[in-house]
Amino acid sequence: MNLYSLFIGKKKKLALLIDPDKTSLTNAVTLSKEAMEQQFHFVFIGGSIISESIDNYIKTIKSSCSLPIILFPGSYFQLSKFADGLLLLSLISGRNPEYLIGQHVIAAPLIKKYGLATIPTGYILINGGSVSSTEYMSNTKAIPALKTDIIKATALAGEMLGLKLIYLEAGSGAKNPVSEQIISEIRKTVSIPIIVGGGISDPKQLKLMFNTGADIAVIGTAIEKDKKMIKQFAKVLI
Ligand code: 1GP
Repeated sequence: MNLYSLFIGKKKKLALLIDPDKTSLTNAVTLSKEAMEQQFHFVFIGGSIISESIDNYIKTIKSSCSLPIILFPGSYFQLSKFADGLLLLSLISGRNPEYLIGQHVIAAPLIKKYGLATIPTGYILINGGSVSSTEYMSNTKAIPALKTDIIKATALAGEMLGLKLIYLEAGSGAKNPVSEQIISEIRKTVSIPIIVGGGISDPKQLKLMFNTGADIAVIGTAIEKDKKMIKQFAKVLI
């Protein structure tokens, strides 16, 4: 499978994000199965802190869900050979070398050994109304949401460096998701696919995000709170 081919194209795509430390395995199986039935495109697995090996977790999800399982790691200790691929995140909004290259160096030999497909992803953290786990754990600053010029220049630099996706992140459970204005500006700035995540809780808002230029949306918290939202979000794809 060419992993990147799943992320490109005109069709809008939805990813269910599961944090193994916040979601029991039983729930993860139910949610991922429902996401598959509702024609989501991916299951992302990751979190700020994961206190157990995720091998068994992923294997069990895969036994009842045929969607690609993509690692979305909070750190490069969160690897599993049972995943279908990995977003190799470079936190380009920050200035902490550990999340720009340090963790990658540590993880690279293991990623190669596992034969994991990777997509180099420019991860841009935008202030979502409060200090997010990502901001705190990565020891970086989120870009202020009104500084569109900085967000645009950051995304452009990421594309020029050869990154293949831009992930606009407001932080898990963000009060303010990434605005349509930012999405539309970034859409005009780069030609690579744009992923948006953090605080998406309303299908209407999701539709606007897609209409203004997001290609892929990632939803975790809203579905953790109420699994019926899977169906509501999926309706936006129709
Ligand atoms: C967080 O973008 C993801 O990294 C998803 O955020 O949990 O707020 O949906 P939510």
